[in-house]
Amino acid sequence: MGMPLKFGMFVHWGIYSLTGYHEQVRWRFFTPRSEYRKLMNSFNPTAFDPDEWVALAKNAGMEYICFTTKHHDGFCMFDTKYTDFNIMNTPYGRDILKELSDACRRGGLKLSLYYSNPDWDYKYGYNSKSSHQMPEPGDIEDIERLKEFQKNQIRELLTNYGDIYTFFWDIPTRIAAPSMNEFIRSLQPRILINDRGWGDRGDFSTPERSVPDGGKFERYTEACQSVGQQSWGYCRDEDYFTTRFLTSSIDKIRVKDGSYLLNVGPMPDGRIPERAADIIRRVGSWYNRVKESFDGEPCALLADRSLLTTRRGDTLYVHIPEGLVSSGLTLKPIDVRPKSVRLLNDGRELKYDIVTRPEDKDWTTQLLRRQTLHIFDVPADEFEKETMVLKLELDGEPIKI
Ligand code: H79
Repeated sequence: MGMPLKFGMFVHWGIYSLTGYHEQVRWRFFTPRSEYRKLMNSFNPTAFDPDEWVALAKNAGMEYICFTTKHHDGFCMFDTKYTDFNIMNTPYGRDILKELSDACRRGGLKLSLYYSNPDWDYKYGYNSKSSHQMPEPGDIEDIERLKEFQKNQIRELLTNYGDIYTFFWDIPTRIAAPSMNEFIRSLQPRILINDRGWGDRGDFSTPERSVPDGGKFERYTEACQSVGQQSWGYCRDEDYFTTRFLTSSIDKIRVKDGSYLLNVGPMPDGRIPERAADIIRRVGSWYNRVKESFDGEPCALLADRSLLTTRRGDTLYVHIPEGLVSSGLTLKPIDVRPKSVRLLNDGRELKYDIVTRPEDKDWTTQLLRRQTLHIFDVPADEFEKETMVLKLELDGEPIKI
């Protein structure tokens, strides 16, 4: 069994949203620290309504929210005693993480915390062994001090906001320090920790914006992807992914029993951009309609490897993440007649038959003709915008051996 929760909403939010550009805008434009810090003075998300975020996620079939408590820029979206570069010192002046954690609890969602290792604001944040570093003259590399700083913040994060589902480190430090994850576990023994921390694979892997090859995941895996191609944080001219692309990406991960975090970047006023919310609603509608298929065990069954299958007892699910070019589908080598074939996307029954098909295109290899299940009225045009999943009720083994 994979991770306990399967579908969540990633939220990248910080003062970088004010630029409408990218969560790493400071790195991309070599912005001096003192200048970047000024953004803090105009961060005032008066339209922030965490209950709305929770409702959006819940309606999409999501079970948790993973929130950026501190991205590489070092700005803390929570009340911390260990740096003044935090939400309490903005015009907003309220603990956003607290408001979100309360809303999650009210709405029955679990909360995960994203926490980045690089810290472009902390004087002792520089780590010459890692990537994504922005030291300024006068900064001092002091890994012991950085670990203490992180532990102090982790104590705040894992003490003041209730039960936390996962801890999402970002950008591996490339320094082994098992005491860091041990510290996390000492505060919240049930927490799951990802593989981007201090030289530790943690509890789960984190393919980012990608779908790994191969069959069922051998360890806990949580893939993450954003609604847009450009950025995780709010981007004014974002290139939003198509529903077709996202549903197929989610399908391919979920078939292997991986979990999936789909990200949005709220605007400086606290609202999730309408285009992004719309994607969450559309993808969520699809997810709710097909999700029973992911409870099945993945099985490599069909000759056509672009068709993925999951199976639960006598029910076989055929996933079509690459879409169809016609209304027909020959499910070689299935040669038994199912009791029913449905398109899970809308529940409609599909027509099917057992037909004789040759092994080669020219029908010349007489001996190799065989019986195959043919499904012949799939509404491929109608469902071209989302990944189709077929549900076959079988009567025992799908293949006669
Ligand atoms: O917060 C978002 C991005 O800003 C951040 N991660 C997501 C969730 C990110 N920063 N930089 N990158 C992503 C690009 C490169 C990351 C790499 Fe790695 C670091 C490649 C190898 C080490 C972390 C571990 C990401 C993939 C494996």
